[in-house]
Parts: sequence; C-alpha cells; structure tokens
Amino acid sequence: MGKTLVQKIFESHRVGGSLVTGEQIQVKVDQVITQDATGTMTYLEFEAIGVPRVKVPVAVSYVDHNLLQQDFKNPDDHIYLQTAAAKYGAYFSKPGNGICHQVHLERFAAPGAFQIGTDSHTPTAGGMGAIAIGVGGLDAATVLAGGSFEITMPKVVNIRLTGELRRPWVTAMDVILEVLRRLTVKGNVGKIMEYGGPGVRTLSLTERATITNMGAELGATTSIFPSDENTLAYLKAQKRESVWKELQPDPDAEYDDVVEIDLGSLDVLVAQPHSPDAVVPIRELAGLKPAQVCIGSCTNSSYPVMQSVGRILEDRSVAPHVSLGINPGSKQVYEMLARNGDTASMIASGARLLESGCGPCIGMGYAPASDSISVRSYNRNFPGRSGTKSARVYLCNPLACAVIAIKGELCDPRDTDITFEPPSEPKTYIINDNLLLPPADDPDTVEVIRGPNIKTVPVKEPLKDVVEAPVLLKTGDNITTDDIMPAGAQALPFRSNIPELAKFVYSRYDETFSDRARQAGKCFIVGADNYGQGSSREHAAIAPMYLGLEAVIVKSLARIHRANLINFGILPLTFENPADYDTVDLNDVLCLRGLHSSIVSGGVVLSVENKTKRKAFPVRLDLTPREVELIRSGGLLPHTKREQE
Ligand code: MIC
Ligand code: SF4
Repeated sequence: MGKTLVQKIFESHRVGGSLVTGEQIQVKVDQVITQDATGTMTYLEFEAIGVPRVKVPVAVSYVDHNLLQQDFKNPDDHIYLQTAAAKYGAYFSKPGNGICHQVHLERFAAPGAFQIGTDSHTPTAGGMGAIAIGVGGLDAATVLAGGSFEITMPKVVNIRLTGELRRPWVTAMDVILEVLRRLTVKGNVGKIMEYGGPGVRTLSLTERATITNMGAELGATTSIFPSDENTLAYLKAQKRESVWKELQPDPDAEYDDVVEIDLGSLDVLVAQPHSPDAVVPIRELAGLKPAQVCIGSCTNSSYPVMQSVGRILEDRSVAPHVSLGINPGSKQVYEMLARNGDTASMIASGARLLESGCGPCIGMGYAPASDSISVRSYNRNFPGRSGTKSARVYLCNPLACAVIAIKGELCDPRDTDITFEPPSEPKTYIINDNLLLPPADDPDTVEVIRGPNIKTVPVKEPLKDVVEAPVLLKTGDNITTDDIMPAGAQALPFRSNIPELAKFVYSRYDETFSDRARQAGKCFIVGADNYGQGSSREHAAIAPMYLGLEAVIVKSLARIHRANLINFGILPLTFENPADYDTVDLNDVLCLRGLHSSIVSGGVVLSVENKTKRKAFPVRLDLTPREVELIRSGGLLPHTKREQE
C-alpha cells in the first residue's frame, strides 16, 4: 500500500513506537521554535531539567507576542530569552524581526523536517512540506533537552483541491475558511490534514502557509502540503534552495477520509463572532459598519499579500469612521514594502502602521471600542481576545479587509469599483538577518539575566489516592484557552510569574473564579465539548494547577490543552455518559477514590462520587503508559527530576 506524505515524514523520523494510527510513536525532532509568551516558561523548564545545551539541530527563540514594554517586565523577559538562547544554543529572533511563523517560513522551515513549536500556529511550516506541530512548553523543553517527541499516530485526512481560485479577490484565507465551515472547530482532534490534488500547484508557498496556519482552528494536529516547484521557487527567492526536496504522497496512498474542495467555486467568506467556523459568504453581511480593520498576523502577512494591500490602498483613503491597523509579518516584509513604496501608499491612505509582531491579534494594544465591530485578516475571533469584551470580531481575507477599510462597510470586493494590479511572486527577497542572532560560540562566558518578574515554575505534589473537592466552574462547549488564561496587555507580562498570572484565570469568563479557587484550595472544573481549544499556552494548565485544580471532567478535550493538563498533573477526565454532564452542578462536592491502584494505561473507567447529590457517575481516563507516569508524579517536571535522581 502506498504511503501518505504524513506517513513518509513520520517514518523517516521514527525512533520508537508504531506508525499505526492510534498507536504511540516517538520521533526525533529537527526544529523547535518558541515565542516569548510561551518561551520564557519553556526555557525556565529547560533549565529546571538541567541540561547545559539544547540537543536539537535547530532551536529558534522568537520575540513577537509581547512588545508593548509598558514597564520593565517585557524587556526583562526579552533579555532573559536573549541570554538564555545564547548560552543554551538557540537562535534568537529579536523584537522587531517579526512574527515567529512568518520569520520561520522565510529563514528556517524545510520540506520534510519535523518541527514542534510552543505556539498553536506552528503548522504554518506545513505549507513548506514540514510536519509542524504546536505543543506545550514543557513538551518543547523536554525535546530541547534531548528527548524524543511522543504522539499518538494521527489519522490522515486528504483535502483534495481542484480548480483554481477566482483571483485576485478570493484568496487562500477563503480556502481555510471554507475548510472550517465544513469541518468546524470540533471533532478534528488526532487528525492531520494533508492537502493534495491538482489545485495544489495553483497555490504559491505563502498561500499554502496561510491555509496550514489557520488549520490550527480545526483543532487538528497539523496540516501539510506537498513540496514541489512552487516550494523550490520560494526557497530560491529566500536563497535557501539547498534545503529543498520534492515530497509527494505515493499515488496509491490511502487516507482515513477525503474532503474535496473546488477552489474555483469559492467565494469571499467571513467568520462571524465569536468562532472561526461561523463562516458565511461576506455578501450576506454587506453593509455592516466596522470601527476598526486590522490586516496582518501570522495568517496573512506575507510580502505578496501586503504588497496587494499596499496597491489597493494606493491613492485611496480609509473611511472616516474606520481605524485601519496594519502589522506586516516580518522585518523582511516590512523592509521590502518600504523600499518599493507600499508603506507610503498605506500611510497616505490613513492606515496606522503597527510593529511587526502579534499586536492586536491577542489584544496587545489596538483594542477596539466598546460594542464595536472589528474586521481582521487574523485567525481567531474568540470573545474578548481583542482586549474588548463587548467588541465583535469578523475574520476575512486581507484584500477584502483593505476594501472594507476604504468603503467603511462589509462588502464583497467584487461588488465595488475597486481594482488593483495583483503583484507577481518576488524572484528574490531581501535577506538581512541582523535581528537574528546565532547562539554564542563561548556559552560559558554568557550570564543568563533574570529580572525580578521571572519566578520559578510551580510544581505539583505527586498524585493523591483520594481527591475530594468542589466543582468551582461549569462551562459550556468550545471553551478556549483565551477563556481559561486570557492574554492581552494586562495578563501577558506575567507569563513568567505564575502567582500573579493566576489572578487572571477565567477572569473574562467568571471573574470570581481565581478567588474562589484560592479559598477552596482544591477544585474540579466541569466542561462540555472541545474544552481548551485554541492556543498552546501551558499557562492555561499551570496557573489553574497553582490554584488547586485537580481534574477537569468534560465531554471532549482539545489536543494541546489535554497534553498540558497531563504535563502539570491535572486529570483529564471525560464523561462516559455525556448526559451525566447535566447532573453535576456548581459547588457539588465530588470525590475520586483509589486513584493509586486504578490509574493504569489504555483507558479506564473511574467512578466519581457526587457527595452533594449522593450518587456516582462514570468517567473515562485514557492515558498512555508515559502519561500514567506523569500523572502519578504530579506532572512532567517532577517526573523528569525524579528520573534524574
Ligand atoms: C495565540 O494565538 O493564541 C497565541 C497567543 O499565539 C498562543 C500562544 C500563547 O498563548 O502564547 C498560541 O496560539 O499558542
Ligand atoms: Fe501571534 Fe496571533 Fe499568530 Fe498567535 S495567532 S502567533 S498571537 S499573530
């Protein structure tokens, strides 16, 4: 039987386990990326493991999320990361160099590579033909320290593309919005989306990266494209053709599922508040008036996209009631736009040019006004993520965003009088890596500098035999890690200070949670489907663990959050009978007994006693042998420490 592209790359990196779907596999990792908001914790954990130098061929520590520098906290984190990278053997991408995924695509991503990253949009590099998976910080720290990466071998879904996009106005963003409309944010855990079919060759490398980037919103493990002549053309233009190789699935490869998309049938689409899968044709919402438009983010800020935006804005004006913010994805993109005059067109149109970083995408400044509409070319529109709880965020393609900023209302650009000359793919990119620092040659002379906001990582006690605690929160479906552990300008500076960060846990969702948890000392959270979707931030596990969270009991869990819960010793329980969700109420006292003997690998059913209701209900605990060890130890850090002793 022929092999899928996914199977080929897993096979070439396998160091243990099995390639059979659903079984555990261990792989060696080629590239590890971190960003500042998750990276400080990752490098603190790497230090706690106690290995002197990173043991992967390429590690890159990016700074892109928190660039506000309201006081000493962010710059202290940046200096910690810079000195840690130099000492421990990672490249350091300085603030200003750009968003990790965009820069990584430009300078490091390679076809056939196995990459992990402490950011859920790590799959961007799948556009290059890499397997690139978002993970929690502790999983990355373990790999940096020389460990293999373990994962359940995913299913492979073939997304078969035919036809060609109706350019210029229908873009790669509309492809992924269509995939989200069909497959939704739920039910894709444990799957890799492998793109194929004749439509692939009609998409440029950066268009493919837009699609794999926002594939994160499906909750899938990752997404990948073949590597072909378009991949080569991009790598040549980046003067990196030496890493190119052709990668295709075998013609007789078998997939777990096939989804067909005719690119030629796609319209300009928009995701409505508050979920990336609430997708409709933009024409259905024509006339809605935004107060803000944002163009950029790791999804849509490559040079060809930004150049198109510049051309659309040329000799035109942003509507009086709209504020247009543009954050180009990298210094390379920014410099090229500046040199060819596109930034001048943007500035002249009235756009506000923001730094090259994540910015408004996670509410790091540029928050929209109360109750207003913000239209963004970004990938997430979760409630409150923009920094304004009452704002309503719509997601659509960057060229439509530019037209909307000019017209002052949602519209299909094809229904307007605006035209522009679409640019061709650049033959060469400007290469200037002066913000990308290689690791130090003489690490012994480098001192790692730690500011006062950098605290040690809290560690949980080993698993108790009996856990009794109240339910302090009962949530609905699709809880995001932005609900659990908000980012934004207030909370983000505390990513390396868990005691302070813990005050923000669930603060947007239920502002009493953190205080109630502290008072109770121990607690359970009950949730519904797709609990913990979104970001890779392990802080959504560490900070609740610090507040005494013992277990979540939910209908289903998102992949990265589940791994993070286990890494920090929190039991990820699922209702055996989803209907039991309705029988548990807030403040019910639940009790689990005999955990030491009953937690074994392969799937067990435990009985949860509801002491308040005087009845019991069954829950499932599916753990691999490794995960059983982690849960017993109180998490990965105490486990690793114990193994070293
Ligand atoms: C996001 O888009 O939600 C983030 C902010 O990039 C996160 C990482 C983080 O919380 O630091 C992600 O996607 O993993
Ligand atoms: Fe940054 Fe937004 Fe991309 Fe996350 S989704 S990496 S916050 S630009």
